[in-house]
Amino acid sequence: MSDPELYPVPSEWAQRARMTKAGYEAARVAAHERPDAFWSEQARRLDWFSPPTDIKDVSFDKADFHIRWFANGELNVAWNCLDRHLETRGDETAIIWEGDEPTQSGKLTYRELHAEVCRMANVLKGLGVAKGDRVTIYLPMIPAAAVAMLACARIGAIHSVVFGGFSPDSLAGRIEDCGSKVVITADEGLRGGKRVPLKANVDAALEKVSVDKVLIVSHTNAHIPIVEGRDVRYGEAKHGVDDDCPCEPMNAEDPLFILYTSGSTGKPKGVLHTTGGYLFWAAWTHELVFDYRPGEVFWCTADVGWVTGHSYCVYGPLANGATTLMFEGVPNYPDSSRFWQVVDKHRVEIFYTAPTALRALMREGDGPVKATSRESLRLLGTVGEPINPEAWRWYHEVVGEGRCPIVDTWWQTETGGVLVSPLPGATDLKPGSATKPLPGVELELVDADGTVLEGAASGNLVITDSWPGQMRTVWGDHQRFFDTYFSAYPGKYFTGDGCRRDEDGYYWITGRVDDVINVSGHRMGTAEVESALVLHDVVAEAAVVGFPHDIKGQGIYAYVTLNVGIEPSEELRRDLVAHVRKEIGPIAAPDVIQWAPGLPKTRSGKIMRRILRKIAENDVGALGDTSTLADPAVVDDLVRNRAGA
Ligand code: 6R9
Repeated sequence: MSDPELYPVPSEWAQRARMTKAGYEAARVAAHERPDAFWSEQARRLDWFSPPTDIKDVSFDKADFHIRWFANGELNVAWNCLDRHLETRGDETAIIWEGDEPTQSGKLTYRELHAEVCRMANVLKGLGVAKGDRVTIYLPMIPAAAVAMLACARIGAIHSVVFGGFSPDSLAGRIEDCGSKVVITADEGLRGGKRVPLKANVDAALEKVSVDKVLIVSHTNAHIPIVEGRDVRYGEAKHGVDDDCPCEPMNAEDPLFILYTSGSTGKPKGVLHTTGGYLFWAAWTHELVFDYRPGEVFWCTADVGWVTGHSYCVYGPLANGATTLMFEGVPNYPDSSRFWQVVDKHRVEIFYTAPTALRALMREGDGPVKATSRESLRLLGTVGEPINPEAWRWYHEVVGEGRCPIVDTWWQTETGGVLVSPLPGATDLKPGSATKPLPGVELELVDADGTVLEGAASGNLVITDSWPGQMRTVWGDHQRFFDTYFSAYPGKYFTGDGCRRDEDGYYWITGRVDDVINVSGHRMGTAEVESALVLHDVVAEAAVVGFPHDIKGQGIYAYVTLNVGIEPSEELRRDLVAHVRKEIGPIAAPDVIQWAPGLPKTRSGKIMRRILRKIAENDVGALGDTSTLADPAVVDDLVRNRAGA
């Protein structure tokens, strides 16, 4: 199938972009043929206390499995993001903060950010935090979130940021899994005019697990109870410390952070990233993919609770000395013009968001966009899920007025940074395609048996060689790391995504092929939602699948079997939705609950999710082979009583 819709690289981009077509081809060849020379040269963009001479040391094979990059190098992430900029751009803006209310905003220069990070690092040390200790960060999108991350990096502590939308139970599970000593939180967060009770959530979480100290940043100045001996107010503690704090020299392979993400089975995995490879990848891709130039204002709308916020709100931009914008609010508050008002207010040049936000804004029509100028914009980006061509065109024509290339960036928590994306000066665009791999990223498509597919084909996306930003392990469970990613196709990293490659070698991600659903660009394991549902007293069994959703990309469809004697009702449905929100967080709330007297199972008792997916998708003409079902009548009932999604 040929794709007539092609947006060639605009001529001014072809001339002045950081990476041109010829440059891209040359870099691909160099990274492939001489990886050590290529990456050692590229890694000079970082400031090393001791530059690495061991560059790439990797084996994906079971017998000798290991992943190491720059392994004898020494550096510090906070040094690279702050100290090294002080002389050249100390008085330039590092962070622009835009609050939930349009009346609230602020700026921090590199010098101010440096001092603040040093103070928080000294406060953490005073609380007993040392190199290798874990610190959980549960903060809103305020500069203190970046300060906390960099303060940990400065002293060699490993941070675990937990998204402020997660429930006390989810927070407790993440604190327990990595054994955090300290939690850094705020009194409250603000989102769309609503208050998020962060400190109260921490208090509830700490009824289940314990930490030594809770460090509290004041944001709304709400009244909060203080637990004597455990809770420390940052605003008071910071006055007693120095505003300078030496950087801990870290080995490139020392852990930088843990970030929990959903998988197809079990509880969320603690994805571990290390110091050298991760920072390099965040910085290199930030410059390359976004064609970032010194002095530009870069805005990534993701929350720091997700990997996108780690790499492109904090580490990538700050390592490159950029001005990064942190936005606490939501796209439609006070009205759906907000994104574009913020672009004008702070003269944003590069804007990076998720397709789900674009689809929601598109529904409001062009008016809220046209009411603003957006003349500062020169590049647009998307991340988190496939972008439908219709939303792509709207982004291009209406938001970017046909002037700004769009980089559709494919990557994962596990990959540390972008792996597949157009480079705006080197890649002709096709709406809906993440286009081509970056230099050094070796993709393959395989079928279910692992046979490599050549040319134009559809299959499972695997990566055959390592890149510096790759995750190194699952915290506390190295076997799970190997089993999850390297056992399906021996010697290759399995992404969990399906993908089509067209005759021009362009990649089109088609979505997850495992039991992970992508709700508004956020990953949710169906198993997690099922576990939450069955925790409810009245639920005997639950099965959860994704279904196409106009705004969210995928919605959550839950089949619930109630205990004998329990009658379904609208009230019970609402109760179950509220229960899941409480157990996991609002992003996990089912969109649809269908009462299921029984679930389709094989004779060995395995739930046939394939059938449940088809019913949820309202594709009941194509249920496929149901002959292995223990009780085919179950399916008839589910089809007849399909909930109107
Ligand atoms: C960065 C991030 C990863 C999953 C990934 C894929 C989907 C991300 C995409 C995309 C199509 C894109 N995904 N970017 N699908 N086109 N440009 O989102 O990380 O939260 O770990 O999600 O998101 O399915 O496997 P994460």
